[in-house]
Amino acid sequence: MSLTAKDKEAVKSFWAKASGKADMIGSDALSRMLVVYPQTKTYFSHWKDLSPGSAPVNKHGKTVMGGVALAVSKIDDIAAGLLNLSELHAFTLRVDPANFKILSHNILVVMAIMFPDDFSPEVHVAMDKFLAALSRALSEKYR
Ligand code: HNI
Repeated sequence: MSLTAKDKEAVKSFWAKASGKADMIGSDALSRMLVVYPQTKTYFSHWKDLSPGSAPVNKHGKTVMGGVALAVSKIDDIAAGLLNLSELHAFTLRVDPANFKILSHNILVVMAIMFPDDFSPEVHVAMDKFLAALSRALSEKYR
């Protein structure tokens, strides 16, 4: 299920608006992931505070959304654009790729809540496909 030219346009125009609140999206999506899928907390056990909206959660939410911004800018070849991040998650962090789907879902939930007017069915499908492509790209180095 690759992104069509129309999907890519929908992602770019939605991101042009949403990126202004990227820090909030990242913090809220990460907070929700850690609460609703507590098994994801194992990767962040070195943080002092994993509660919603804590300083490390906010900081890492911002970092993750930097990765999303990078993927938007490399939308025509996300796998190549995210090669370094894929290596980091596979070899160094050893994050189970199943977790990419979980975080993607939480990002979608937060975008839908924060941008109810812009999050049309077309944007929803396009963002879902984009985040799936991002997750695939991050999983690239696991094979
Ligand atoms: Ni992820 C670090 C991007 C999903 C666990 N992650 C990063 C960094 C970026 C990033 C950027 C910082 C890299 C660096 O230091 O050079 N991560 C992304 C993106 C997604 C994602 C774009 C998917 C949308 N990461 C996940 C998931 C988990 C995860 C689903 C685990 C549940 N990531 C980590 C951990 C670190 C990390 C752990 C290191 C954080 C730290 O504080 O040590």
